[in-house]
Amino acid sequence: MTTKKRVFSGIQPSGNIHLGNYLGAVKQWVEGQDEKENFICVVDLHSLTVPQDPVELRFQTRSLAAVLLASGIDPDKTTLFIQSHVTAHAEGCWLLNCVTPLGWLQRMTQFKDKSAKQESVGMGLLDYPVLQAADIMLYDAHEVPVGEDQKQHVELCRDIGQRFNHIYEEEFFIIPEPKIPQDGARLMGLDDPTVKMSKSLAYTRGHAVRLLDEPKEILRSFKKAVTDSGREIRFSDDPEKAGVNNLLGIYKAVTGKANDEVEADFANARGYGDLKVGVAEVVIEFLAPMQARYKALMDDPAELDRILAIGAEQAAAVSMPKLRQMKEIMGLVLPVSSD
Ligand code: AQP
Repeated sequence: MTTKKRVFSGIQPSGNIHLGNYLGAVKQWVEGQDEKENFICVVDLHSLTVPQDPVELRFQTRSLAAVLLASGIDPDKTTLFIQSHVTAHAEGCWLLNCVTPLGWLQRMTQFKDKSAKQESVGMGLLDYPVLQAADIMLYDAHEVPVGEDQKQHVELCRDIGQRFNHIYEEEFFIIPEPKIPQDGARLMGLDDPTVKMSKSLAYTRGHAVRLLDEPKEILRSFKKAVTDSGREIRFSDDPEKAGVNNLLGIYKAVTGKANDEVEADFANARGYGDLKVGVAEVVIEFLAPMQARYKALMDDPAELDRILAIGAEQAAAVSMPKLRQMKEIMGLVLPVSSD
């Protein structure tokens, strides 16, 4: 039996994956896959919590899986799969719904933010974190590497797990820890550094750097980035400097340099224009090999499907028995085979 720590994390195919998703989450998944037992999921059921175009959703789901592989997720080390391919997730969510107080869900910041933007709010949006809790705990995951915006949901998952354990069986669920990276945990929009970079806003030109953007589009987005009226290129907590700080944070996370090295790289800059071009250049260079691998994967759909089918089988082999145990301790009659 493996003694590796088990990791679960997910990403929604709700639009074009951006640099915030990469630096906040995907980078950690790739870096951890040698020491950890990784389960990484394209959470298509989660993306249905807000309206989606079916044709676009189907494309984005496969495209996102290809981006993850192109970013370094190795299917020999990581179980990569599509959430809806493993029925335990939706069933586990229902069972956890029945132990989750409504008030806990109504307090979630993401629910409040996203519901304020919808004309009509579906039940799924409120239930989003319970499905996430099922995702994580069906795998007995110890760690959940996510960006800062997901910390509240992982904390809620812990509360739901503890409540379930208290009601039914102490230590049934492993209570997972969120893992937030030191750099890139919260990238802000280039067009508005007070708002988190987000897939659902990425259709606005210049908001996000999407991993599949052409170099000239990336350069254009950075050149239009909102900064301030000053000239100083330094890390700072000053809210007025949030735009410059965001650009420096991106440069730092992509290059892996320390703060003083980053500032030294821009010591001779003539102003924010040089900063913007300098950040764009490292990002373009960084993304180029990933973009080439992505194209090759999308040209071979049968291979992509094969990888995802193996991932779903491996994931089901772990989560279906856990679901069965859950049902049993909750008092459900388990089906017996008719043959
Ligand atoms: N701006 C960000 N900076 C750092 N990390 C981020 N993440 C998201 N935005 C940033 C992290 O990316 C992972 C996958 O996110 P998700 O697909 O589950 O959904 P999200 O958090 O709601 O991300 P988006 O891009 O804002 O999507 P939409 O617009 O569809 O809601 C998570 O680990 C997240 O923390």
